[in-house]
Amino acid sequence: MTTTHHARLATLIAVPAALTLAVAVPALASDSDHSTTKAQQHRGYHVDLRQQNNSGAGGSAQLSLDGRKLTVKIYATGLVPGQPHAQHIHGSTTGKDFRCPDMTADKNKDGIVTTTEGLPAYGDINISLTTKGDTTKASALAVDRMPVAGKDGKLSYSRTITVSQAVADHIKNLHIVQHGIDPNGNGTYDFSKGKSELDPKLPQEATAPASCGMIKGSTHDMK
Ligand SMILES: [Cu+2]
Repeated sequence: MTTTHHARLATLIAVPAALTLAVAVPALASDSDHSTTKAQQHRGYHVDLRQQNNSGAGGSAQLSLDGRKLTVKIYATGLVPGQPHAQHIHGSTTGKDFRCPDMTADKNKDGIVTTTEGLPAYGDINISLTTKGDTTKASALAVDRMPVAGKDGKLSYSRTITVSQAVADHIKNLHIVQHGIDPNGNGTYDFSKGKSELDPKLPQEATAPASCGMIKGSTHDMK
């Protein structure tokens, strides 16, 4: 950013001089080279969010990466209305091929692929997509800082976070998981499916995956 700022200042200073000295062409050429470099650094990705656990949830997400600044935009539908939905970027940056699980991940055959049952498929939590504050794994179940679905079950989320270089380099290996389901359809998280294996104070319904989406690579400029 500092480099950009300086380059722009240099161009602004160069232009008045160029008008009198007729060396405007080199100054403009250098500016256009700079724009090309910036476009290459800015990478955008699309994610289709597909339901997990027959939740009926879905949607899409856009990720755009500018250096180590990652902007995550999520548009989800079919979530449990009025309830917080924990959401994370799962997977690893070490090249292991994680993917969204199917119902075969339901080891104890209770009809729910819990977060723990899904972990071998989608990998550990890499980033917690909170609305504010910490975004590390430590905030995975910070439900007071997770987005809340509207009365229509829709949720939109946008946040720019600074990620590690490893995440920036391996963003295509990661994926988005939203949590929180309502299998008995009573409009709230309850203990009908027992306690969450992640935090016994939370119902299983609050932490089981609702949707998952893999990051599709594309190199087009988002600007
Ligand atoms: Cu998660």
